[in-house]
Amino acid sequence: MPPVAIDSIRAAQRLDSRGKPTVQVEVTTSDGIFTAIVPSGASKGDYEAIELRDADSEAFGGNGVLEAVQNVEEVIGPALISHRVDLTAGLKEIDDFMIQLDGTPDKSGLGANAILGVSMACARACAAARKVPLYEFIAREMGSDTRGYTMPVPFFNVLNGGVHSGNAMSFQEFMIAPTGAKSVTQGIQYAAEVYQELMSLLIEKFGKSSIGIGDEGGFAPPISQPSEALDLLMEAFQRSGHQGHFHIGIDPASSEFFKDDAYDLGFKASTSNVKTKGEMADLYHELIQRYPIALLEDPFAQDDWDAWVAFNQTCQVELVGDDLLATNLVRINKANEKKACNALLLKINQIGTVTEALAAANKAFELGWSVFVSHRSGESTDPFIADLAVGVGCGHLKSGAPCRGERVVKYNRLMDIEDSLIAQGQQCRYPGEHFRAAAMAPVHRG
Ligand code: 2PG
Ligand code: MG
Repeated sequence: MPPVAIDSIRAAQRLDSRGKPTVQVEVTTSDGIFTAIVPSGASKGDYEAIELRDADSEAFGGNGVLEAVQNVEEVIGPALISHRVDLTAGLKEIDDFMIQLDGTPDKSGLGANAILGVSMACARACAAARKVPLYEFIAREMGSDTRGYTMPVPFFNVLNGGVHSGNAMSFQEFMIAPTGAKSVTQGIQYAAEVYQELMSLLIEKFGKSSIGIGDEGGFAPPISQPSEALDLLMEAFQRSGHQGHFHIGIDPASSEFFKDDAYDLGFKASTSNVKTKGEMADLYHELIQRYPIALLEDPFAQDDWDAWVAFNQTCQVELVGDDLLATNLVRINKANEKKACNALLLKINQIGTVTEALAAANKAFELGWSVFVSHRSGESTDPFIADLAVGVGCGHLKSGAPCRGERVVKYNRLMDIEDSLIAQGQQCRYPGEHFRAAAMAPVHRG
């Protein structure tokens, strides 16, 4: 394979789905121009890599990213070009080079938003240099067998709360997963049908003003109790004819309402509703018993290790660490030693390079955990994570509701990948209710 060099790297300040600035990167090679746009979270964990914000209160309320853009154009770009990397050799050398250039453990030197934009755009340029689709390039970087693929079961966040919406609901995400579908395409259809039914149900119960949506495209009706949200979902499944086709995932994002060693479920309401860790655990157990819940993410706060460890001993469902792990090997190893959870939420911007995110996924698999690929609440129309989920072969992904361009672009990309794998006669498996075991399936893990 003839070597392919980077000809130029450009960056620009563009908007994300919340209307806040973010970094766009364009890498040019002899194969073309490869673009990436960096996402950004609202319920950020304390252990995430640092995104640079300009702190210039005159522009975008201090949220500008011009310094990160400048770091791409004036520091990272020229250094990478003069380092003369060969894109056919893969992404690791590029990402390692940027980590060294940054020189800090949390990427606060050049900014995780600057570094990740280059990493994502270079991943696309590397895939093109090797003449393979992005998901296949990622599978190869993972060291996986590329003779067949496991598609992800999509988890759609259809009821938004927490810091993603203006209602009084403390739990951030109520996700529906079409585990009873036969393919991604059918699963997306089922979810879109439930979503429309949920909208009609909300209009009937709360009036038209209740169908405004939150950051991730889910509705944010005037409810505050988790059981109210779950009852609405059960009714929407039934009314849309999809009873039995779905499991449910919940992300309370509880670091956001953890205070004084307890959890305030009333943190968005006029009165507080403080629960002890034990009461929170009881609440989760009760919900798991009453509803078809298959996944719980961040039920406890990022440093509330004792609560995680105790809950993991009796938890019957997938227990996913998001803020807890921050896609970071040090945190993953710590959680493994303590036996705090059994799944990794994979967010590339928490760690700041694609290569480190893939290493985190491989580590999780090695530990016998599952991996759940995730978007951020501040997104763009870049579908990168759809390819990431297929390439990692982790069996499930979350990208918000089946609504809003920056969310559906990922689901649409998954359907494109599924169509093209089928057209090529490649093995393409939809794991359904076995989404946790998908990553360990021999077809993909080789
Ligand atoms: C989460 C995410 C994505 P944010 O908590 O899992 O859904 O939210 O990007 O705001 O951290
Ligand atoms: Mg989360």
